[in-house]
Amino acid sequence: MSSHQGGTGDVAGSRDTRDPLISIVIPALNEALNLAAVLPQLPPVHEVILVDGGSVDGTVRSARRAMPGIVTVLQRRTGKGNALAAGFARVTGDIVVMFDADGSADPAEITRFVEALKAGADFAKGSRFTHGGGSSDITTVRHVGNRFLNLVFNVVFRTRFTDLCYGYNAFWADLLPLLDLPDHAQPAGRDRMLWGDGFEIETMITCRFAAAGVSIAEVPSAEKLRMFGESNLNAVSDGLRVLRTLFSEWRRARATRRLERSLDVTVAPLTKGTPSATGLETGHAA
Ligand SMILES: Nc1nc2c(ncn2[C@@H]2O[C@H](COP(=O)(O)OP(=O)(O)OP(=O)(O)O)[C@@H](O)[C@H]2O)c(=O)[nH]1
Ligand SMILES: [Mg+2]
Repeated sequence: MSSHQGGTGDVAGSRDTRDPLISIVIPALNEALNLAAVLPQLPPVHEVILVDGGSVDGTVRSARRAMPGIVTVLQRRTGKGNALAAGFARVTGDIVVMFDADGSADPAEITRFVEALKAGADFAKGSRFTHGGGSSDITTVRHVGNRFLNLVFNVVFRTRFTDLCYGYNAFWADLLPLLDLPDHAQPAGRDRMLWGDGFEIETMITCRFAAAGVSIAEVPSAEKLRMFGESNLNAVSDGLRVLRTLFSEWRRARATRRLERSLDVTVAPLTKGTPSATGLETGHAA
């Protein structure tokens, strides 16, 4: 497990690192068959929140049958990003685990992510390309694309991570305000998606945490094959969205730094529940 320095001051000190409540957030679009197999394998946790994207295959019914206590939410707009934002808004636990519904994420790895957070990380970032990780699911085109995007990310944010576009991650829920994600409940406009609603969400989250200087630990993860059904991701159009996100997040981080300098902001430690529109509360970019 590799880590990256940073920190969140007082907020980290007030966390329950001994027995944190775990909230698993699962975006799902037509994943009935997969959920029937995956949900029973999840470890007992505080809550599991399923965010349905308007599935037509009985996804919610299947989830409730497999896990009667599951919390189900219907997202307002379209896309995995909007689904995750809607799920995050319902979290009542201490730790958020982002977990795909398609059978590609191994439930047994949740402990690994949680241990990294309990050991001091703010953000536990799954990686298929660090020692101990792997993927049975990624195609050559996506691998090459991910490597390129990862390189751009490391150059722009001056980091050394190994897997930018991966959806298996976990973080402390008190950092949610820092992400400043688009309002999940705003009704869809003509375009149906806001920026951040699509598969660019993982990049957006990683860039915002990196820019805020939180402590990030890479956690090796072995991605499995999707069990049933088809991927919703388009390597070209979604890859371009990720590239655009990298540049818009770079500009955002630069603008925040400039604003801090011009205001001569003394970096104050985050306090629990601090609303953050700009990330100013945690200050420096990577
Ligand atoms: N609620 C919701 N979930 C979605 C949407 N798009 C994708 N998902 C879910 O997000 C997760 C990841 O989507 P996938 O289609 O598997 O994409 P991927 O994992 O990046 O690509 P593959 O490696 O090909 O599977 C799955 O659980 C999907 O069901 C959406 O618009 N709404
Ligand atoms: Mg998948």
